[in-house]
Amino acid sequence: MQLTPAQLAQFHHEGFLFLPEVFAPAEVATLRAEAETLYRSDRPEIWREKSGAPRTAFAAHTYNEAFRLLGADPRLIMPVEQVFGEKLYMHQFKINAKAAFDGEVWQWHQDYGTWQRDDGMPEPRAMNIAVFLDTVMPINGPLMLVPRSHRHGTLAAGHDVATTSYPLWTLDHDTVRRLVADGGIVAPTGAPGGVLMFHGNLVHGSAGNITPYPRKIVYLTLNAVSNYIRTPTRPAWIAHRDFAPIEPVAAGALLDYALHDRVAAE
Ligand SMILES: O=C(O)CCC(=O)C(=O)O
Repeated sequence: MQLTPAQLAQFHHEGFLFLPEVFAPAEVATLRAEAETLYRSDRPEIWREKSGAPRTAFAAHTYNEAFRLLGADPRLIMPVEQVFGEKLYMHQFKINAKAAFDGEVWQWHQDYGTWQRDDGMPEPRAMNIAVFLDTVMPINGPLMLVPRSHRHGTLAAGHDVATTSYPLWTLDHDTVRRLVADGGIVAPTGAPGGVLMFHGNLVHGSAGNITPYPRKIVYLTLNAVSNYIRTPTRPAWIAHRDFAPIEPVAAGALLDYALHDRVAAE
């Protein structure tokens, strides 16, 4: 999947791009079912909210076949290669649950703020490309983005280890107020299968989910190979050390798996 010049221009101008209906219902149904099975398992890569509800499953592309295929899907790899103009490796992979009733906030932050400070990533030449596994609605804790905030570079941040179970470098209220006065806030919503890509310095966060509707989103953090991390401090299943370029799987590999192989394996 190649982005058009207009899509690339929109990404660079606004700091994000939303592409609805990229993945087929059968693909997303498989990924959703696999995510739910993973959340029920007991592994160090699965982090939980203080309530015990799942928050994040890290590194699932290394231990689950459907997510391995997703992590090398050309529909996700090629647009990001286009933006950076070089091969990519997987810096981080996570399936965020934002569980019904129990999903907690993600405070306002820039992803690159954490990748630089905690992982020693030299430049903001990495970014998230996300796939909606559930319907993302205005009410179930959608990701909120501050358009054009990526143009402000990497902002001062504080290390918040208390608000949620996941430590983050977060922005103070004055900074968020100033950026929102300029760019506003948008929350892309839509059906499972939509794809959202956003710049590593784009300010974003999400509110808690008190609705009965879960909001699972998978995030691939793809880093330009030349921008590999120099001084990691986090476990390798959070900030990966395998800098080998991703070779995309064949187009249709995930759909084949969803329609045939997974059923055969059951
Ligand atoms: O899934 C969410 O609501 C927020 C995730 C996020 O902000 C991140 O991964 O950096």
